[in-house]
Order: sequence, then structure tokens, then C-alpha cells
Amino acid sequence: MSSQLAALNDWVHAVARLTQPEQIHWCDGSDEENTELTELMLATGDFVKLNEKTHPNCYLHRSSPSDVARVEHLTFVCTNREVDAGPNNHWMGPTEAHAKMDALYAGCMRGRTMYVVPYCMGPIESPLARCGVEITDSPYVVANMRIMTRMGAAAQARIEREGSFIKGLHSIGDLNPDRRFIMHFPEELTIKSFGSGYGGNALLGKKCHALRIASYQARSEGWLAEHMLIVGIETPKGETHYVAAAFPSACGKTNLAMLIPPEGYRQDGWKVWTIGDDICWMRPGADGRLYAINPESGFFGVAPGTSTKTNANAMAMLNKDAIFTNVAVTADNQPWWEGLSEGVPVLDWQGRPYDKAHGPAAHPNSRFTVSAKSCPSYTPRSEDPQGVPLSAIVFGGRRESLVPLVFEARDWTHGVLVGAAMASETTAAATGAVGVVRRDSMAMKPFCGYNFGDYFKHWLSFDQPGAKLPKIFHVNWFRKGGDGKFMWPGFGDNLRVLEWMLKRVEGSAGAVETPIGHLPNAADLNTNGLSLPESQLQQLLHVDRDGWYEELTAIGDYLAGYGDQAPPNLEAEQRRIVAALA
Ligand code: GTP
Ligand code: SPV
Ligand code: MN
Repeated sequence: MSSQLAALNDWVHAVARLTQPEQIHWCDGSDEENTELTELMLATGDFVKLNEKTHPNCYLHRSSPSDVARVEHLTFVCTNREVDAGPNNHWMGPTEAHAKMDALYAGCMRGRTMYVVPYCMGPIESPLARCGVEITDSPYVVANMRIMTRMGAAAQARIEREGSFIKGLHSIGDLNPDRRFIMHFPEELTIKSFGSGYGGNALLGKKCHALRIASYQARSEGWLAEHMLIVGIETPKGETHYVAAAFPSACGKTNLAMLIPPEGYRQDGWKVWTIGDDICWMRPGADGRLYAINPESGFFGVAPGTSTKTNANAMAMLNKDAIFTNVAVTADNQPWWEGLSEGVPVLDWQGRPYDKAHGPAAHPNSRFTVSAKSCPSYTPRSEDPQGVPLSAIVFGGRRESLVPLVFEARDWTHGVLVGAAMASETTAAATGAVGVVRRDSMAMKPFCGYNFGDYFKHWLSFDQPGAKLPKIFHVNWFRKGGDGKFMWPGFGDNLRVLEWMLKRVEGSAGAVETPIGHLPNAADLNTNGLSLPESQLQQLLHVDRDGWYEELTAIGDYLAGYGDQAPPNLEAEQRRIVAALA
């Protein structure tokens, strides 16, 4: 036995002594193993089989009704010094946090199977990829990790070769929200999660490892772990530009990653290739450009709002080999959610007869889990061990007022400020109030494993001599008019905005200079085939100087909240813009 394997074994056995499982199962990721787990979950009711004719090999999982989203108030970063976690995180000292978690874990797996899940985030052969092992007592978590990560024997072989891995311990416990914590120990490369079986709380490879722990590692190793989609845009000339975009949870990453070009664009030969829809790891290559990989291998996407009209690529993957969580079902047992043009729900997400009085049929944060390879816009470049070079980075939020459709940052420092200053209306992806505007720097507020002040400095540090950094933009698909309706059609039509960005990258499109950045003139956007009144487009591209003066002033206060950690360059940039707006 290699010494690495011995270290893994020792940890697994120490966890078993604490949690007292009935048996231990080492996951190899094989089809046989998945079939056995599926049968087990059908027997226990963890899985409900969906219509085999319309949705072969598709299953529905219903969470406990109080366990349907991430829980930011119960998520902690446990560094030795509180300042290293920063005001952006909830903090608990490691000694106290371990004691609290280990007390919850004591005997928690009695009568259950403990699954040992080795996984790799990123293509197995990629130097940018990193491995972890999740120990869990939830077969639903295993089934999801199998789709979302490269799970099983190959990952274990890499761990044995490399000797390092992130340790993640997860138990659903009794799903009691009062006994639920998601703890991160970045200095120990360890995660401890208890009391939730849901998405980002339980699939530890995703937000816990690939964002919170990875962002911490990336800081000292010179790379970035970001809450971003990665998409390839192929122009009629046959050139593919890769773009990464950070939008907060449930703000359009999956949709932009799978965009279907408007009719006229398709005829002209535009194509869109999906690399990733949630997480992006990137680092400078030898040529000075930023290279990005998607550490995941599947999509855990928001179901409501997904339809053939909005996201036909997602719909095409959802009729086989998919797991659905907290959606409704029709009389003939097909999955259903709000936004579908067909079907009638008979059972809601809790399995009750559907009654409008109970609210939506599908939970607003109901999700599908599918393999990235099932996506019609899948590209083998997703497996490129070196990643794809980025031409542009896009930040964006859900803002019903003030924020224009698109603007371009003047340079990297201004772009970092634009990312740091991001704000967005909260969504159902996390428990708590929905629709409240909050600052969500780089869409990483819930996910950065260290002090945002240090994080902003780390972002600024990429601006080195010889660096060929992507241009930075900000978008807002969610402006609303007086009638309460979205002003911009969104979805496929967002390619019109991406086209302007790529032309800016090439230096072939016009713009107006304003204190907040460069905006397209109405004529610089291709609106062929779009029925958008000229006055509405003007409004979408308008900079409200008074409103922005207030916004920038608030951003100054926000940066000041990071005290000594706030980078002086960023504060100077903020002051320059405030002065220009005054
Ligand atoms: P997470 O998986 O939580 O990180 O979310 P995400 O950022 O991938 O969001 P997603 O693409 O799933 O979109 C969330 C919701 O926003 C869905 O209901 C979409 O239909 C809606 N949405 C996405 N893009 C647009 C857009 O361009 N315009 C409008 N109006 N809505 C959009
Ligand atoms: C998000 O909330 O940003 C998600 C879903 O992508 S979860 O896996 O729960 O984090
Ligand atoms: Mn997300």
C-alpha cells in the first residue's frame, strides 16, 4: 500500500470510529455500482422513478421541505485568525468548530452505509485539476457526485500518485435545520458538513471544495477559483472566443453557457459551445493569457424557467439519464416546473396533490443534475488539460433599475472594481429573503474562502508586465420597465451583447466613454430581427449620473468596510469615478 493510500485509509477509519456506520463502501464510479445505488434509493423512497417512456433512466428526489437551498447563515470559514476569513464570511475558530462538528458526527451513521467518494475536479490529466475525497452517508449525494465530478477509480489513482486531496466529511444527520452546519477549514484542506442533503451544502466537490477551499489555495498558488460559466463563441469566420462570466446564483449562468443564437445569427454561422455553467478555475499561461477549466463534469441547474423557448439545449438533455430534485410531476409521471409550455402538475415538489394555494408546483430552487456530455453544445475542449484561453470576463447581476445592459471597464484595475462593486437581488438558491439587493463581489459573496480585501488584491495582482488579460465587462439582463416586465429579451438575444464585446476585444466596435465605463451606442448593437422600441434601447444604455454617484459612494463605504485589507488602488479608482460623476 502506498503511503498516500495509507493516509486516506487512516482518515476513513478514524471517521468510521467516530460515526459508527454499519458498513463502508469505497466508490469506484462503475455502472454496476450506480445501478445498485439506484435500486437501493428506489427501495428507500430516496428516488421516485419517472416515466420510463418519455424520460428513460430519470429519477425524482424530494428533499426534506426545510432542506431545499444553501444555508449561508450556517456556513463558516474556520481559519485560525478571524481576519483571514474576513467580514464577508461567518467565522468560527477551528478548535471550537471541530468540537461542535465532531459532537454531531458521533454515532451519526449507525445503521447506515458510509460511502467513500474519491473525485477529481477537472480533467483527470489536467495540471489545473485537484482531487478530493468525500465521505458521506447519502446515496443521493453519491449519485450526484458521480455526474458532477470525475468520480471513482481514476480519481483515486491520481490521489495515490499525487498524495494530496481535500478531505470532506458529510452526514445528512437528522436533517434538522437546528443541527446543520457547513464548516470549512482552508488551512487544513478540510470540509465538515452536517444536517443537509441539498446541493451546495452536501455535494462537497462543488461550492465547498471548488470555490471556498480552492479560492484559498489559488491565492497562494497564483490562480483564481471563480463562480463563473465558461462559453465558447464561434464567429462566422470560424474563430472561437472563450468568455467567462460571473453572475450570482440563479442569475443566468447556465442559460448563457448554453445560449442558442437568434435565427439571423444562426444563418450567418454563429455557434456557441458550452464548457461550464457554474465554476471556473483559471491561471495565466506561458503566453500571458488566462487559461480556464471547468472543474465540474455535469450541471446542477435551476429547473423553473427552463423551457424550449429559453434553453432548448438544457431541455434536450433532460429527457434521459437525469436526476430531478424538488420538481413537480404530471399525471403520467413526467417532471414538471413553472415555465414549461406543456403539461399539468398533479403532485407538487413535496408530493402533495398540487394546489395553487400552496405556492408553486416545483420549488423555485428545484434542480436537474445531468452530465455535461449530454449537452448538444458540448465541446471536447472541455476536456483540454490546458484549459481554454479567455478573451473576456463578464460580471453581472440582477438589477431591476440603474444598471445598464452592458458596459466595458477601462482597464484591469477598473474591471476589478466593477467586479468588487457588483450587487444583485437575492434569489431562491439560498434560504432567506428573495429580491433584496446586496453587494455580491464577483458573485463570490457566499463562496470566497478568505477575506474579500485580500481577494481583491489577489485579482489586482494579475496585472503584470507581459500579461495579456481578458477585457472586463458588466451586464444586466434584468432591467425592468414601468410595467414591471423585463426590458431586454435576454436568453439567445444576449449574443447581441456578446458580439459587441468580442468586437471591442478585436478593436472593431464603437463605444461612448462615460465615468462608469464604455457603453455601446445604440447603433453599435446588432438589433436585426429584434422588436425592441428605440426608446427602450436608449433607456437600457443610459447612464443615470445621480444614481451612479450614489452607487459609487456606497461602493466606497463597502470597500472601507474591509479596513486595512482594502487595496488602496481600488479605493483610488473608486475616488476617481466618484469625482468624475460629481
Ligand atoms: P446557479 O445554478 O444557482 O448558480 O444559477 P445560474 O446563474 O446558472 O442561473 P440560471 O441560468 O439557471 O438562471 C436562473 C433563472 O434566471 C432562470 O429562471 C432563468 O430562466 C432566468 N434567466 C436566465 N437568463 C435570463 C435572461 O437573459 N433574462 C431573463 N429575464 N431571465 C433569465
Ligand atoms: C448556486 O447556488 O450557486 C448553485 C446551486 O449553483 S448549489 O449547488 O446549491 O450551490
Ligand atoms: Mn452557482
